Amino acid sequence: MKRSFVLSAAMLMLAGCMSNQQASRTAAPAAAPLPDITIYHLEGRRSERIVWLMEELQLPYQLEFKRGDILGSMATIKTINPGMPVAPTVKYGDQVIVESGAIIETILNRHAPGKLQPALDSPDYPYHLIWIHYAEGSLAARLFQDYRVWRVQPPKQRSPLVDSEQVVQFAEDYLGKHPWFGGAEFSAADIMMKFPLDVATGLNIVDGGPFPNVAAWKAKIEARPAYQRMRAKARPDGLVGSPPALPQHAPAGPRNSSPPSQ
Ligand SMILES: N[C@@H](CCC(=O)N[C@@H](CS)C(=O)NCC(=O)O)C(=O)O
Repeated sequence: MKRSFVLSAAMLMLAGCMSNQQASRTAAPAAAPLPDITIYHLEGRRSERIVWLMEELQLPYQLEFKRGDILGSMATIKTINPGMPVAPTVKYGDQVIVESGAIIETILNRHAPGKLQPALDSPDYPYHLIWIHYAEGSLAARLFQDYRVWRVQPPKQRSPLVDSEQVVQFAEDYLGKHPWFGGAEFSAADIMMKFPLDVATGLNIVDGGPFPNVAAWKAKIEARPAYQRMRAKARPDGLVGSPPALPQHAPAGPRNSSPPSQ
């Protein structure tokens, strides 16, 4: 009894010296064999997340898109996935799967256990999961909502109901205290967050100036070899067929001065 206490105390101390992801690697189950993976892609769009994930993990995959031809790439996706033709669409063995977050979690949990996510018992784990879901659930949803409204009817003054700044500010504040959206270490949450944060400034939905932590994080991301390999393979000619950027912003109106719209 006494000996096993000493042993577990020693193991705890050892785990304390390891990073969150190392600790989870120690306990991780064996990786399942990877089925054939084909990523159906549109240049500059969310399917880059899956290419980047596979490059980070150094796992094999096929990449399908028609270079410089977004409509042609989309026509291919429609033949594979007529019910929900979106990028990413992924052929995973004999299954066709969508939703970048679900695709990433499937690949990580089955085929790369312990990698690119904090250990389940790490304090970083809930934050990692928040950003995995926030990327689509709150951030991309609000950015595109504002973008579409703005294009139909540009406001003279930023409405308090236009809240893209607020959703980007939440990310900015977190990055003021943590180096990555995964917390102490880079994780799949960072992969999820890059696309909407690029859209936010790239389409001029928010100005980049007030978000220096996000800008510094993007620079760190863009220096990663796996990110650069993804760009070379999945976006060889730069952005193709991007929607038009908004004009310079109308001045911000008073924030939080109206009751929530929903
Ligand atoms: N929540 C989905 C969004 C997928 C999505 O809307 N992808 C865009 C490209 S970035 C698309 O295929 N749009 C085409 C369309 O909606 O017709 C995900 O994260 O995978």
